[in-house]
Amino acid sequence: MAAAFLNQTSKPERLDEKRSEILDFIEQQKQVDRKVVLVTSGGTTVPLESKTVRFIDNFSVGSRGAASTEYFLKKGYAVVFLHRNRSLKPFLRHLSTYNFLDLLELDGENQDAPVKVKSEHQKRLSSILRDYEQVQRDRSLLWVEFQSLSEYLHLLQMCSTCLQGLGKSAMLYLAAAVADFYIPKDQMPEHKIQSAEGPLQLSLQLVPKMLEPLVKEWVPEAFVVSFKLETNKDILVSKSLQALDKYQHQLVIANLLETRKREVKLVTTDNCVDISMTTEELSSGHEIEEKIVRELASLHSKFCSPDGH
Ligand code: 9Z3
Repeated sequence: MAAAFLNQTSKPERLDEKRSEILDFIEQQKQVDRKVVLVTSGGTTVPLESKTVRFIDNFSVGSRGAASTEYFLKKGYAVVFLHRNRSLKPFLRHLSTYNFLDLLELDGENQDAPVKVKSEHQKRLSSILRDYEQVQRDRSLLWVEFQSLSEYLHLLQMCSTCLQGLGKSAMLYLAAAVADFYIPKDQMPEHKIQSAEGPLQLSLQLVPKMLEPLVKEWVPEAFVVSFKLETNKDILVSKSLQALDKYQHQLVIANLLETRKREVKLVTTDNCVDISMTTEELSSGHEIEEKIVRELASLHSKFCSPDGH
């Protein structure tokens, strides 16, 4: 199913080049004995036309993936950040509510006056920049971009198989909000759909679940964490347990759309740990991803140790 889907959709551009970049990156991390996590982030688009004017999208803005990436880096992981273009990015996300130009001013009146950061923003920017420069020096973050569902799935397969060589010290943290429905290529019009043809009826097919080949074939030794998103709290844990049973991976992070920034459940076959944030923690700028990553790093260490403790 998954293989058939990947075969019938076109591969993203420069896939081989990207593969060698990722393999080089992983090799560098191996040399310094760093664990590597693949973080997926943001929503996938589903095109309605081959020459795409319109597409179906979803709500995800990539906060979970971008924030988690920063905390994984702080914990000493290297991160392959597989993200939706124009979704939130680690480090830059802290500035996403600002107009970039409002942060700056000219230092003087003449034509070639240098640009500087306004004094009121110095502290914030220097702290972001310090963390970012550290990551640049360590070469511990690799950016890989997708937009559509098929780009995402091809890149997910490629990144996962590249991680195979790391065995248990690879983690996958699948936070991207992946479409469940798509239009197969042979049923997709080539050109822009014309409104003159009247109301539009869409028939969408189910996207095969990639977790199955991912766990069984692409990266069988890794520590795999998937996310389960629901809007109905009554089915959240049972659906998470079903996923664990079906795909046989290590852990599901269960979250509800409305409360996802305040509470999640870490579900394993024999345990369910609640992680939550108090109002004070949230209002002082703390994020739930810090707690999630702390817990995962500890579980991953146990997973990697020979006796599992
Ligand atoms: C999540 O559940 C993420 O936590 C969110 C984060 C997408 C809710 P934001 O990007 O949101 O910070 O705005 N991701 C996984 C969603 C998903 O598609 N899960 C599938 C499912 O629930 C399984 S892979 O069936």
